[in-house]
Amino acid sequence: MGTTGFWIVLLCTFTITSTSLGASSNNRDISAKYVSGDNPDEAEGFEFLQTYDKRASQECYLSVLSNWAYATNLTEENKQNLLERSLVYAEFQKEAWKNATSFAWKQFKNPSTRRLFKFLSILGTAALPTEKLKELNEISASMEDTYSTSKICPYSLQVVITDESENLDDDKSSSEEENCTLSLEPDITRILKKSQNYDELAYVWKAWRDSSGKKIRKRYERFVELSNDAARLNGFADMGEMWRESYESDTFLEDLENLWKQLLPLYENLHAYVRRKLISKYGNDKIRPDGPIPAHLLGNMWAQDWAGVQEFTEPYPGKPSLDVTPQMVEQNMTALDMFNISEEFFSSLGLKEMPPPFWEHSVIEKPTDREIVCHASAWDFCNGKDYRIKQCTDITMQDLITVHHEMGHIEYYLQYADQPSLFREGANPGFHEAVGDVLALSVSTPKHLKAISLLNEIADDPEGDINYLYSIALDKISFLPFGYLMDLWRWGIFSGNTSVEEMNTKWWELRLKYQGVCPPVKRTEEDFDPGAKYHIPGNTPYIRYFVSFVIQFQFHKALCEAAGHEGPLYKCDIYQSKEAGKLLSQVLQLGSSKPWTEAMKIMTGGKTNKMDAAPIIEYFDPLIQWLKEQNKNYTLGWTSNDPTICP
Ligand code: KAW
Ligand code: ZN
Repeated sequence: MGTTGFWIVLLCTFTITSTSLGASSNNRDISAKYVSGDNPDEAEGFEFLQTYDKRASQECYLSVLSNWAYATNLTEENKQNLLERSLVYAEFQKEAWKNATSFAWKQFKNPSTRRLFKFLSILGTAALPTEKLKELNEISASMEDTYSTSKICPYSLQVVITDESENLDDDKSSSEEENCTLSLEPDITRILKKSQNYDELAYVWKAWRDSSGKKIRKRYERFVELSNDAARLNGFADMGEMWRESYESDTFLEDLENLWKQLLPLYENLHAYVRRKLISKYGNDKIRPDGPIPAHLLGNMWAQDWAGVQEFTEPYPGKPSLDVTPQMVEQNMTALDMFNISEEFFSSLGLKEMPPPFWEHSVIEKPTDREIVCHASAWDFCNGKDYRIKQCTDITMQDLITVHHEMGHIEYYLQYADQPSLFREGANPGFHEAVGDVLALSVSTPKHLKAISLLNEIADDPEGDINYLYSIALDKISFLPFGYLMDLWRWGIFSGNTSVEEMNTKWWELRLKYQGVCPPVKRTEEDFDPGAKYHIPGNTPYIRYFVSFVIQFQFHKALCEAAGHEGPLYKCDIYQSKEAGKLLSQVLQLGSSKPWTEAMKIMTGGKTNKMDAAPIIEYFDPLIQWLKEQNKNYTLGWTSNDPTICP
C-alpha cells in the first residue's frame, strides 16, 4: 500500500479523495481519459513535477499514517481522523491534477516525463464531488470495519442451543453472547483447516457468511454506484475498466481467458483426484462422482486453496509430512522468528534488509486489547524510511509463506525507493504480488526446509517428488480459478452486465463454472457471499493474484537459470544466489517507470514480454502426468442443475 495518484487509488483502500471539480474554471473536459491542456513548455512541466514530488510524498505520508492508525486500532476516533485526512488528501490531488492537466504533455519529448504526466492526469475517486466522495469513503471504512470485527458462535454452543431450544430461559442469550467470540483469524481459519466434521464445517461456513457478507450487501450496492460515478468522471465506462487500466494492455481480457484455457486441464485433474478422496472420506451421499465439490470441505473458508486436505489426500502416504507446522510449534517458533527467517532469505540473495523502523513499528501478532484489520498487508509510508507489515501471524507453515509474501512487497518498496513517487509502484499489480511468492517457491523445497532445520528427513525419490508437487499444487493450482473469478464477478457488477438483483446467484454461477464447487446450504439473494471475502469489502482488485500465480513461475524459471540451476524447475532453490538477486533487483528497481512488458523482457533475458503459462505447466509436469494416470477411468469436470445448492 502506498499513495500517489491513480495507481495508488487502485491499491489502497482508503487513500481515496476529493471535492467538486465542476468548479474548475478552465474548459478541460473532466470526463475524458488522460486529460491534457495547451501549455507546451516542457521545462516548466519538468519543474512542476519536481515540486509535485516533494509535496506528494509529504501528503502521502500523512494519509498513510491515518490509514495505519485506523487499520491497527478500529476506533470511531481513528475512523473520523482517517475520513478527514482523506478529504484533505483529495484536495491536494485535485490541485495537482488541475496543474498537471494544463500542460500539453502528450507532445513532450522525454518519455519519462510523458509517463509521469500520464499517471497524474488520472485523478481517481478524488474526481467525485465532496459529498459523494465523503459517502464513498464512509462506506469503504464501514464495510472494512464490519468484515474485520465480525465474530461467530462456536458449533458446540449451536448443538446445545438446538438440543435445548424448547426449555431455554433468559440466561441463554447472555451466555450465548459471551461465547460468540470466534474471529476469522485465527479461530475460524483453524476450524476450516482442521475439522473433518461435515456438519460443523457447514455450520461455520454459513455462520461466517451471515455475520460478514450478508451485513454488507446494501452498502456494497451503493458503493458500486459511487465507484462508477468516479470512474466515469475519469473517462472510463465503469470502475472495472478503470481497474484494468493498470495493466496497460488492449488484449488483457483475451490474454486472461487464454491463460485460463491452458491451465484448465491441470485444475480439472487436481479437482477430479481430490473429489475422489473426499468421496472416500465423506461418502457418496454427500458428493457425486461427476458433481461439484462442497465448498466447505476443502480446508479453506473460500475453497481458494486446498492445503487443508493434504494430510488425508496425499498421493503416497507414510512419507515425511511436508507441512512443517508441527516442527515450527515444537521449536516454540515465534512470529518474530518467522520474519527473521524470511529476511535472511532476502539478504542471502544480496537484496535489502528490512530497515530499523520496520522492526520498530510493524504489527506482527494479533493484539488482544483492541480490534484491528487482521488481513495481512505491507505498507509504504512514502518517506523512504518507514515501511511496515501488519499481520496476525499464526505459527503455521502457511503463515510462514504469507510472511515471505508480505516481505516481498516491502522489498519492492525498498528497491524502487529512488524512483519519483509516481513510479513507486509495481510494474503492474501482479508483479507486486509475485515477489515474495517467488522466494517462497524456493523456501518450500524439502531440501531448503531441511537446511533451515524445519524438516528432519526428506524423501528424495520419485514418490516423494510427487508428494511435494502435490502439496504445492494444493496451494497454487487450486487457487487459479478463484483468482480469476473474483474480478470476473466484480467487473460484471461494475459494468452492469450483472444486475444487483442477481449478484449472489451470479457469484455461485461463476464458482460452479470455474472452481467446480457448490454451497452446502441454499444461497439466495438475501445473502452476499462475495462480501465474505476480504477484498470485496476491502475494495482491493483481485485479478493481480491470478496474474501473479502465472508470472511467479516465469520469474522462478528465469531466476533459477540465472542461479545456474540444472534439473527440474520444482527442485530449484535460489538461496544465496547473488546472480538471481541481481536480476530480480534490476526488475524491481524499475518500479512502474516502464510498461510491465519491458520489465518482463528484462526478467526473462529477452525471451518474452508477455504473461506465459508454459513455466507453471513445466513446473507441475510430473504431477500432471501422474494425475492423468490416476484419473484415466474417471470423469473430469462437473455438472449441476443449480449452482446455489450442492446437488
Ligand atoms: C495468496 C497470495 C500469495 C500466497 C498465497 C495466497 N493465498 C491467497 C492469496 C491471495 C490473497 C488472499 O489472501 O486472498 N492474498 C492476500 O490478500 C495477501 C495480502 C496482500 O499482501 O496482498 C495485501 C492485500 C491488501 C491490499 C490493499 C489493502 C489491504 C490489503 N496487499 C498489500 O499489502 C499490497 C502491498 C503493496 C502493493 C500492493 C498490495
Ligand atoms: Zn500481497
